[in-house]
Parts: sequence; C-alpha cells; structure tokens
Amino acid sequence: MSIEIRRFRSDQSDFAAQMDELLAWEAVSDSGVQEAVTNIVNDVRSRGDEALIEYTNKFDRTSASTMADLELTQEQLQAALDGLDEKQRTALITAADRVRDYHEKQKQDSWQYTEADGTVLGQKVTPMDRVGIYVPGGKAAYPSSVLMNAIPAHVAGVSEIIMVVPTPDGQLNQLVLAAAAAAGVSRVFTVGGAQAVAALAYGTETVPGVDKIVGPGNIFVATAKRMVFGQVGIDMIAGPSEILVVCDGDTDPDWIAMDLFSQAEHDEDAQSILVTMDENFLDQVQASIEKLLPTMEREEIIRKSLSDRGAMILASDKEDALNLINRIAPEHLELSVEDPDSWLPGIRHAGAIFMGRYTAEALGDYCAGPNHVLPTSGTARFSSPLGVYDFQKRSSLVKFSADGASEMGKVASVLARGEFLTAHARSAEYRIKD
Ligand code: HSO
Ligand code: ZN
Repeated sequence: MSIEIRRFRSDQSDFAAQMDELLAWEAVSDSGVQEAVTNIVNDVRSRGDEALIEYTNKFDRTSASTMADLELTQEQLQAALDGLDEKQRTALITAADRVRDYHEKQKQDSWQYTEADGTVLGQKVTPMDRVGIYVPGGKAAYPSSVLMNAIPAHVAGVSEIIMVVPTPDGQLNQLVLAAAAAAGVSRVFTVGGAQAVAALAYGTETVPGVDKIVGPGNIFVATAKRMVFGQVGIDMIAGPSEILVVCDGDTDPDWIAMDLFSQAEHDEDAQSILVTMDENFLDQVQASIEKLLPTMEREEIIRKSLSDRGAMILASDKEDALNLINRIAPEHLELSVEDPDSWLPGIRHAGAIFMGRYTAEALGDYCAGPNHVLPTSGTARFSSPLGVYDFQKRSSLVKFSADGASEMGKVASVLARGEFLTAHARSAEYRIKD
C-alpha cells in the first residue's frame, strides 16, 4: 500500500514558509483539562492521602484502602529485577551501567579562588535533597525512561528518589519495577495523573514532598506539572518525539526507512524527517518505506505520523543541509553520511547528534549512555538533554578579608547611595578602614 509523505525542495521560493508550517507544534490544553487538574491538585494538597487514594481508586480502578496498598517495597523492586529472564536482566544492567558511566562525567565540582587581598570567592555545588520521577503507566511505560530519569539524579547525589507510576487495573509492569531497582530509586508509589504530581509537590502524610519533579506524562500530568512549578522545580515539558535523518544517499535505504519509523512508532504526532542531497535516494527510501511498513506491528501509528507530520526534503548541498538542521533544531539528529565529523562544526542546534551510518538513534534510546530525555519542538535552540546538572544546584560563596571588605565597601557604598539605599551604604561603610 502506498503512503503519501510530503516532499520539499529547499530551492523552492516558498520553502521557508513550508518549513514553518511543517514544524509548527502546539500542545493543546483545553480549559476543561485545566479546571479538572486545578481541582485535583487543590484537593490532594488539602486532604493528602485520603484524596490521593480516592482519585487513584477512581481513575485507575484500584481498591486501595490505605497508602500501604499504594506503595511497593524495595523487596518487590528487587524481586522484579531478579525475576527477569537472564537476557532481559543483563540488557537492563548493561544499559544502566553505561548510562551511569556517561553521566558520571557530567558531575560538576565546587570551586573557589583567592584574590590577592585574601578574599575568597567560589561556587558550592549541592545535590537536591529529594526528587520525584513520574513514570507513565500503560502503553508508554518505558523502563528505559526510568533509567534515564533516575540515574542522573542518583549520580548527582540526590538522597531520595521517589517514583510514581500508575497501575491501571492494578497492572504492574515488572520491567519498570526492575529498572527502578537497577537505577537506585528509593520509594515507589503506584499512583499517577495530576493527583500523583500534587502529592509529590505538596507532600501528603505518606508521600514525601519533593524539590523537583521530572518525567514524561499525558496532558493531565503536564498541566499539573506546570501548575506546581514554583512550589517545586520541573523538567521541560516534552513534546512528541522527533528525528531528523540527514543522508548522503549511500546508506542502505532500508536502514533509513527503519530509523524514520523508530521515532514515528512512538506516537501519531511524532515527526520523522529525511534530508538528502540525492534526489534518487528519496525514491529509494520511499520504496523501502512502502515495503517495510506492512511488516510493522505499529503500522497504523507510523503511517499516520509519516503522512501527517513526516517529510522528505531535497537540499542543494551540505551547507544548505546544515542550515536546515539548525532551522529544525531536532531532538535527534542522525548524520548518516561518510564523514560525520566534518559536519559537526556547522551544527549548532540538536538535542543529540548520532554520527555515521552505524549509529542508529534507537541505540541512544536504550544503551549508548547519553540521556534520551531531550529537548523537542525546536527547543534545542536553548535547552539541553536531561543530565546530572538538572539535579544539582549552585550556591555562591563569598568570604571577604578585612582589606577586601574595606576596598569593596567603598564601591558598594557609592552604588548603594546611587540607589538611595542608605542601610546598604552604611552596612558597607562600617567595614571601610580609615
Ligand atoms: N525516543 C524516546 C525515548 C524512548 N525510545 C524510550 C524508546 N523508549 C525519546 O525521544
Ligand atoms: Zn524512541
């Protein structure tokens, strides 16, 4: 069966406008969702455990009577890990080890330096005390995302990692629990939705309030996270997954088709784009797509994603392709070209860059090491992958010597008087030596 995927040529006069339209994405949050979430958040905030249990029983069709029914023990997590078949357990541990090793490199250290008069200035880096990790239930419950969210927090030195995961109809995902064990999660509550976000943000009698909430979720979860922002930190609100594959035309078109599918299969709203300088290659990939699509388990999702939001773009040359990459600022960029290193200096905006024909983006989703929580929808222009730095914060350090305080007292005094802040000025002036 054929499939229509939009084609563009960068030398067309209206190409810029076509790109604007292709890349436009706005998450719809209607006022109904807003209102429902506000009510839930306020209710959990004021009634705590009681409300959390009620909402969970209602939305997830569970029959919990106390919070003990909604918390898993460390023994249960460990049993999930031990209960996996050998192959799955080894794969999970290998992935967790690689992700941990990579993130170790991101740790920031405190620093300080001493000025000539003995004044010391510096920055002290401290992990957050407690963070919450939201893990979706059902279809999008990805154990790999448990690793990607929890391991950086663990590496940062966060002492308590609280995970929430809804279990609709009481269904526990053993791989998700095993991943929690492998990643060093401290406590797991089987709650989800806006009620779980509220519990993490404000704390209940049983769920400890956290300092930051990370992890993907549906529109209710995203709306709740926005609402509690300020009370706690939150990570970026992720849009649908995207991939931009740039190919010089010399990679097996089946590989490219499957790489495009790999993100398209996440979601009908996901966006897969191919850019090449070789017009014939577009036809070859189109043929591969048509051949392979019927073999896919998620055929319908992929078909909708590719036909609604996918694109094949003919660029005139490498420079043109580089401009396109930076315009798109993709979440994932695959450089399926002969000499990817020669492209690197020209790339300014991309969440993750996958270099060369062998580097399938899917490897990065699971076990390469870097994080798979990445900026989407062009936000790679100003943000970065989730990392250890998202769970560490910095305090400034100032220690004046008597000489330093005297010198800087003079400067501060002048500036404070310019702002008509007399107490500031006099506080500084007390320290000036005569
Ligand atoms: N590609 C997704 C992450 C993921 N893939 C999880 C498979 N499992 C993030 O964009
Ligand atoms: Zn993926």
